[in-house]
Amino acid sequence: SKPVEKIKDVVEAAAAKVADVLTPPVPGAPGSAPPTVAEPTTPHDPLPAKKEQGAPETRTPTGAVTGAPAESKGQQGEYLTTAQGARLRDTDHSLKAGPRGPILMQDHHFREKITHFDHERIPERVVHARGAGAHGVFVGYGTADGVTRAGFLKKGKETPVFVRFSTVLGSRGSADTVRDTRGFATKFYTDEGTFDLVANNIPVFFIQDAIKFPDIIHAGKPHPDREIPQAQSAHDTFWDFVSLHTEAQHHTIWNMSDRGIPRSYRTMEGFGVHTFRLINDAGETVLVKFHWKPKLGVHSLTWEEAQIAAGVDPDFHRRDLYDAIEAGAFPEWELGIQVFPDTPEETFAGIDLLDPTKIVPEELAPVQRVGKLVLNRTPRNFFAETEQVAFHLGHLPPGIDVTNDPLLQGRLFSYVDTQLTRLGGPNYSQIPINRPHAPVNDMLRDGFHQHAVHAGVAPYRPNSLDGGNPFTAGDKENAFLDVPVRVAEAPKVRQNPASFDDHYSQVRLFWLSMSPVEKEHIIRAYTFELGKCYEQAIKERQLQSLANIDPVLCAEVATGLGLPAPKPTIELAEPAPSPALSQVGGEWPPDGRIVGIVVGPDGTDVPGLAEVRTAIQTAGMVPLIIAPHGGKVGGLPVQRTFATARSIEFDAILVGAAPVPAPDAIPARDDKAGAATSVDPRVVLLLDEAWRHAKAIGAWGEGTEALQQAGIAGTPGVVAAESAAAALTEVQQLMAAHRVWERFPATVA
Ligand code: HDD
Repeated sequence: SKPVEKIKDVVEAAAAKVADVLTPPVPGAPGSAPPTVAEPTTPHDPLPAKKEQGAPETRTPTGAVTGAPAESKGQQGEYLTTAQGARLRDTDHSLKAGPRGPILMQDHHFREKITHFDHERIPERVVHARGAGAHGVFVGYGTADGVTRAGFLKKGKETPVFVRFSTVLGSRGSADTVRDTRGFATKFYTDEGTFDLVANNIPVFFIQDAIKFPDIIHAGKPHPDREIPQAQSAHDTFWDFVSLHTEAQHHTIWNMSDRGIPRSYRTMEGFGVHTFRLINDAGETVLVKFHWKPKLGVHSLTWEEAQIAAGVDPDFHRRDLYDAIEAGAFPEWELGIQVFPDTPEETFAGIDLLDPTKIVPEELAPVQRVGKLVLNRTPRNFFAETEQVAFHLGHLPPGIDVTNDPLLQGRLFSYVDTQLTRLGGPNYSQIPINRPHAPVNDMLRDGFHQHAVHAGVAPYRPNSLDGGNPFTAGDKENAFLDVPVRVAEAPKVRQNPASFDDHYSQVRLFWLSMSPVEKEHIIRAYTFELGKCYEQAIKERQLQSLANIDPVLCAEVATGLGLPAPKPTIELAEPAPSPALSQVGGEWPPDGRIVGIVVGPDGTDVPGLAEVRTAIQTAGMVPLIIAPHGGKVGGLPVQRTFATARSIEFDAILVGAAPVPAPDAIPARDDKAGAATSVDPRVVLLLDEAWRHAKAIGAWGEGTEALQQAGIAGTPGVVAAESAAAALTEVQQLMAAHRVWERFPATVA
């Protein structure tokens, strides 16, 4: 019996150990003491269902609602139910054969809940997967009346809009601040039918013919074997393609410039890229290019800021957009058009208007303002709106038509086609965010996910059974007009016009239009990206393209790569620079820009803190107090602590204290020199970075000591003032130029 007793001892000892581990009981477990922490919300009676949770509506031409009757809407009632509306008493426990038994197949609630969850994700967009959307309003100026009959451009006309900004290459969860083109797609819900302006923040495209779109995207996306790098063009396949395919060089130099890393969606221009055709009341036509001009001017991140943001705040642009809207600093753009006569050649000043790798410099054709866009509401539900929104260049109201740009022509096919898989069938325009605000009577029937309960028996024309309805409209009823443009009698060919062969003159125009500091950034970007390529032949081939753009650009990048600079293989064009392409030299309003205010721990006197905070708000900017700890300082809320603040989120920094390092502070950086300052090293790092990123910095009182410690006192754009108010005044003046440009070393003329 001895061995049996031994086993019993061992089992009992183990049970005692387990009991030790299990006591005290887990909070909330049966028999445990009630939690001592206050509940975040007090339990209350169920609230009535929210209005906006109703099912989508479908309207007829008379405005009458069809589809599901109002009383059977999707989300209503106080009680949790199954998808079929049966009330549930428990959604936390699956139905089991006894508390320790297997789950029963008959648990219909379990299967409904899990099955729906299993299918929550839909395919991400093949390009532009990462995006952020917002609602707003567009107001026409009436200035375009002479050239288009489009009603939404008439003076004072207000049209609801939804805008989705995006990066192109990355997956849906990728970082916002990567070097890439940005999408800027706007859905205008006009009374005359939806108009989608599916634009980018770069006015030219990589390719001239849509048939090459899969090629450029395959080259830009991660390598098929290891699926890296994510959301980057700094890899062999991208540079392989653009160096072999030199029409991409114009778009590529824009990507390598500061335009590739915008400060904010609010500080981007937008471009319709293609030339469109407008039609006025008299049936006359002009050719136009669409532009979005941001109220805040074009403003970009520095490369280092972009990289820090990708790590510490990958949602940098999304957060910035939503914070600005919620702070009441509504982002604004003006819509502008460059207008060209509609001639048979479809050229302007020798520039082929059908070539999407060409711009028309604003100095040759000014951008005429035709209306204003204000974004004033964030989505209620990100998936329902931002993910399910579906844009298409063929969504055109009367007054706007397309041209024969071969890229545009191909896009007219691709957008509808892609939604069929992404949104699961042909009825995606019935999804609430995609519903036109104009009456719809379209004879399109059935298909997956049909929401409308169409009445009538005759969805065909002509018919006598539905009284002939729907009727076709004529000019008087504002019907869409396909402009009877002459289509050349020509042989079928797979060929481009000869004018499409010029791949370099406008790349050089862009380069020559840059300020020295912007040129410097372009050189660094090419050197970084090509430095990330493994294949020598690809680097050499791209250097050849750079030689055909500019000898200085080529020589600088070649030096960085440790390769010889080749000679140009073409005669370099000498275009007049276009100052409108540079983002340096202007002054812009302060709306929604973010000013960090460094203070000490609560109890330290920071004279003028409350006043300067109010003054920042009054100027339309957002003040964020940065303190050694959370909670409050001088009765004011602390928004960032030294542990959470990082320089990239502030447009300018004010320093009102020189807080000493906390005895237990974790050094802000690894080098011991940083930790040795008598001011908290995290403040020194903040100032050091803000200085490197050419941001305005101001200090008063004890704060001037922090400037000394950071070694930046007395340098350009660093203000030491008598008072908080004086510091703010000078800093705000500096902010108007976006950055203290003179702080960047410019080695290139
Ligand atoms: Fe595109 C999405 C802009 C060329 C095919 N494109 C997409 C979006 C933007 C653009 C902003 C995101 C829309 C959203 O937020 O939902 N695309 C452009 C611009 C182009 C361009 C400005 C050149 C001037 N695109 C282009 C070509 C093709 C496509 C040549 C195909 C032949 N684009 C698509 C697409 C996407 C798309 C695959 C992916 C998701 C979607 O359409 O709805 O159809």
